[in-house]
Amino acid sequence: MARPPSRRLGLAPLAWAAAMVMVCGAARADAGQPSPTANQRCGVTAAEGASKDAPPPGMVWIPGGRFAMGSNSAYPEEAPVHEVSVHGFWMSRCDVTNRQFGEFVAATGYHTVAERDGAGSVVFIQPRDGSAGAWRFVAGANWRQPEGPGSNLQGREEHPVVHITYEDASAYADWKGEQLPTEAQWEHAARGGLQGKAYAWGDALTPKGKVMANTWQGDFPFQNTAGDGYSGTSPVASFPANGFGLFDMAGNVWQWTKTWYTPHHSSARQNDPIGPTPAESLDPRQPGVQVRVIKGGSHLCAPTYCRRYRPSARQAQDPGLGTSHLGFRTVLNPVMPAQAAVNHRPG
Ligand SMILES: [Ca+2]
Repeated sequence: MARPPSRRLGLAPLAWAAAMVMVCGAARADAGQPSPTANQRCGVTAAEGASKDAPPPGMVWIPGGRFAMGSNSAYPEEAPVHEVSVHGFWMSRCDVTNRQFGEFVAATGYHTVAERDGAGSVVFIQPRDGSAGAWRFVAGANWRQPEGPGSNLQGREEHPVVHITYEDASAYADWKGEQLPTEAQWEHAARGGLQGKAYAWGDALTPKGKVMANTWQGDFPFQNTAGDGYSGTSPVASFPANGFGLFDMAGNVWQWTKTWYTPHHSSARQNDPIGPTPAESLDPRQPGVQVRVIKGGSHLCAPTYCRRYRPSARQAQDPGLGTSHLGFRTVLNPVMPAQAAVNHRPG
């Protein structure tokens, strides 16, 4: 296993189309037992930042390695399985929370895309009585008001921030002196050192009955039994970490990657792939829109509807559009993925 670098290197100063946004959800603290806060679980407030040899606060070293990316037995866009290698990098243990994003906003005065010009964002609204339209563009919905005017973040400070566009996520990463992950980095990290497993923890969704992620239980979208303890987003690090110590790499909220989307992988062996060029980006369901890859699935993913809480799962997302189940996390690259884009046509 490669040793993590002793210090940060390579620091850069760092349509509404809701219908196109496909939807795809504990180990909650034992009653009566003091439990670590989300900050402690994520390493943000731990003392580990005191040494130059320690990881950046809140981050964990993801060792470089070679892995089989994609799946030939799931959704077509996950194929073909192909061999990929990545250098080691740091990755935040947890999704960026509302509290952390608030610190960024307080320091910079940043306004998210959804907040500008009185705009809004896409909100999942559970239909009642068989009515359609689970997704709606809600004026005034943004990270501060996740369900729109009248909603707020009270009690959700440690939930992942949502209604974040790619531009918003990039601005936060720049402020931190960090980056957004490539799809290959994200998938390698999500696999947690396992090879060819369906989930970030193995091949069973609920091993020995243990709930491993915040997904959807019930008949989506009409019935949400919240059998995992959460009907919506959950505080970060509420479910077990994967083999690399990363939380919420399945379910809870989707996460941005910097990789442009095409509805298939290249079959070529690749080293630190950055993916297609913007011009190659294509999603047949969103013609004319250059789209990026999001990973991880969300609390809206149900086994009966959208099994995208798997490392190989992927989805196209308009970079200018946030939703109520889309967030992000950051990485820190000792070696920047800079390989020239490869031709992603099947071959
Ligand atoms: Ca749930």
